[in-house]
Amino acid sequence: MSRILIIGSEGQLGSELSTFLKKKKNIDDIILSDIKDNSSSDLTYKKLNALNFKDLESLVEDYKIDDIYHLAAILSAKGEVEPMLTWDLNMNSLFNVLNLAKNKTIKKVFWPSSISVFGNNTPKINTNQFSIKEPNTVYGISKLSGERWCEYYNIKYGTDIRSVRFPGIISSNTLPGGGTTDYAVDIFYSFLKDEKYKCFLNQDTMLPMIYIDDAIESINKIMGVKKDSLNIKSSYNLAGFSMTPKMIEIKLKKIKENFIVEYNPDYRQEIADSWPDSIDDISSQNDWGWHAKYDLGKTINEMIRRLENINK
Ligand code: AKB
Repeated sequence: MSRILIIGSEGQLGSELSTFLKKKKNIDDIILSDIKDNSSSDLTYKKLNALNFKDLESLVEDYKIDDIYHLAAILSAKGEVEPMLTWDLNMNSLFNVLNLAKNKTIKKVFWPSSISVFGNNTPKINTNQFSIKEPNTVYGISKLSGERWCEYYNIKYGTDIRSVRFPGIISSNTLPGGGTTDYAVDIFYSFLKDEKYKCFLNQDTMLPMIYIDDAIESINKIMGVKKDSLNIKSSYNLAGFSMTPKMIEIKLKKIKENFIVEYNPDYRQEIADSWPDSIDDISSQNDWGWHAKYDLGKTINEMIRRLENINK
């Protein structure tokens, strides 16, 4: 069995991925790392600044790591506030991981890209794998550049870097931070606290989303298939479902009719408007058998069930 390192283990995706892998693997074969002092998990945890190549290399050597899940990044909204920091973290931490993989110290890497690689000139409906990519956020530019580098390393150096373009991820374990799609998680917290939700996007903003269990399953699936079956060497389009804030408000009001959502769009509206409404993921379906299981209704039921359990 391979020994894995998760970089960014304390984030929205990392915390759920470690919980999932804990059920599948020997716990000694999972090493967590993040910039935080401590982990919320009981698995082996090492504080790591992913920008420090030497520290990363030592960690990989000390623990004889085979595969890396590199999830650390600054997301779209925060990226606009800290452009240079975002570029530095998102790109140079990826280079550190790619160079370890190039030297064959690492066998396999998972690195998430995002729908943010698309931009205003991209056709919005069922956006195709190869559609126009002119991102207009630092985050999107870093993800698109990262994709090109992943492909370059895979082709030139024979590395094994696997990637999907995540839509907004809806999850209950850890709050997302600094994303444009974060409203889709925040709204549940207000709903359960009987508070009014102030939405930073307008009510008709259609965006692609995915429920966390599907997101984790996509990582599990793409990391599990034979390298030869992956024809896309950069990053795969991935679809869950699409929704607007109004659609989720209507569904939540059916459960609690006095729930109020107020719409005050801010700078994140422009980011959301530049992204696709829906995603065509036929390449993922064909190459590694991808099919999302959760639609909006199922996602809402699961979110409420899990958040109620956490708050019990
Ligand atoms: C964000 O909103 O920045 C992320 C993403 C879609 O990549 N959730």
